[in-house]
Amino acid sequence: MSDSKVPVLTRQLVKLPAAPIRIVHIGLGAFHRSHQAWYTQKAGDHSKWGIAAFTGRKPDAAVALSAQDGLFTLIDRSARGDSFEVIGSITEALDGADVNRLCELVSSPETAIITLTITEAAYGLDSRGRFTAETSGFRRDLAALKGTSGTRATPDTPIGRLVLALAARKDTGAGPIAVVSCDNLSANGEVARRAITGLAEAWDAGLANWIKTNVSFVSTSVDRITPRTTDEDISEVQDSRGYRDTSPVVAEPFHDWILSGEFPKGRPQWEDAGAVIVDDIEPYENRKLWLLNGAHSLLAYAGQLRGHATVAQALDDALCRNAVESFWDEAAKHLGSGDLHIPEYRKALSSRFSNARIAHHLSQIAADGSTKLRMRALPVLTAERSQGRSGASSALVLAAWIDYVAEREELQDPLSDAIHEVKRALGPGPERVAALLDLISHGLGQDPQLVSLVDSLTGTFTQAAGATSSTSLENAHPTSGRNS
Ligand code: CS2
Repeated sequence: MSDSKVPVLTRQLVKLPAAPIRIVHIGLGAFHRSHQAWYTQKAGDHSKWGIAAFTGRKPDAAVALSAQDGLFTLIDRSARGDSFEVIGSITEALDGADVNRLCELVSSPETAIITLTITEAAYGLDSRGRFTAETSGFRRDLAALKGTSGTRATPDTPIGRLVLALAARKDTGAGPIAVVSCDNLSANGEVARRAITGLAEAWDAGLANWIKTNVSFVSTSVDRITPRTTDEDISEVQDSRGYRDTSPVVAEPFHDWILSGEFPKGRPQWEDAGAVIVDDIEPYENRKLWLLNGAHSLLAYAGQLRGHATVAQALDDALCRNAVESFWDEAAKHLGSGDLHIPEYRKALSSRFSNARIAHHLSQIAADGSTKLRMRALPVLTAERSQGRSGASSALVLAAWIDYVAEREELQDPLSDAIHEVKRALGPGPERVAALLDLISHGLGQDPQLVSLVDSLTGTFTQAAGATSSTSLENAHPTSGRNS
């Protein structure tokens, strides 16, 4: 069939009605669609819970989804094959710059929940892990909020826009609401609270007080590996489904969502799709952030240094694989025992990472390393050192990042300017290592023992012979680095 004859995916085509908007999402990207949108569709009461999803930076995803009534195909990609499902929970897809519509929706009494996937870097954490309104984005937003920004009348960052929308909710008296962070940060509810109340306080103390009493910040641990959609995926949907979908999303079959906190105006029955509500989220968060995301970051830097492009390829390289296993050994010592089923979790991770049908690009994971490593590797290193051990396997994750940033001209990182500055000012060696460690976490570079350990581990992945497959196991012990 010629392309012009293929029908476009619409609600009329697949007879899927739109649910009334009760959830506002900020950060419309592939992960939101494979995770929260999918869970909402699977909830038994899904017909009552529609999502209005706003993009973060660019309008593109909203334009593409609007042309198909918010619908998209989820390609569930297992090692054995693909299955397809149309997801209809996004009722409206909107450009994040449409701040008027955001204010209108957030101030509606019908709206009960605001979910966020705005990236780790968007919460304005500094190297002490505290919120700072001192970044240029927040400074500009504050000027816009205070009406002192000349031609720019509205905030630009997701947090700035949300603060403005919460002010609108306060003004309309629409009552309490839940903000649910779905970004990979430990205590993400608390981090969201600090960022949102922090910016509100700098603007209007009355609003900050209203937020403190009316907004519930829910913490969550989210999980579903979601690689970028390719042109082949788009063609595959057309060939096997007979309709045109410009925006399918690919995901692994595995999915997990753990939530902790109050929903003062209710929520969908996400448990129907396997979501779990807990009182204490920290152990689950740590398990996911350290074992999955920590290994991801390690593979992103080590793997690219070794010439690999995807997670599955990097894991098939014995040097990378052994580094991951050693890091997991270290992390596991601080994850308690029993309930968390760590051996089974590790086994499942190995097979999820090895799903070669999911082309999960390391370059996608490598972004924003300074913020990500603070949550993914540093807590394990700190826990190891507090028990009198060196923490060599988690130190190797930091060393791999240092080697990676050293060889890249272009970096996507909230601290890219500072990283480039360090690279210009200091040549390879302990001083540069100390300065880069300080960017990950304030004071880290002041520990001479740690600096010397990390320095000795740089070069582990750049100096080893070319990439090898797991059939030729070699010793990947962390001490195989530059100065050993
Ligand atoms: C990845 C995550 O890009 C990254 O930093 O580690 O997006 C990861 O794929 C998800 O957290 C999986 O749930």
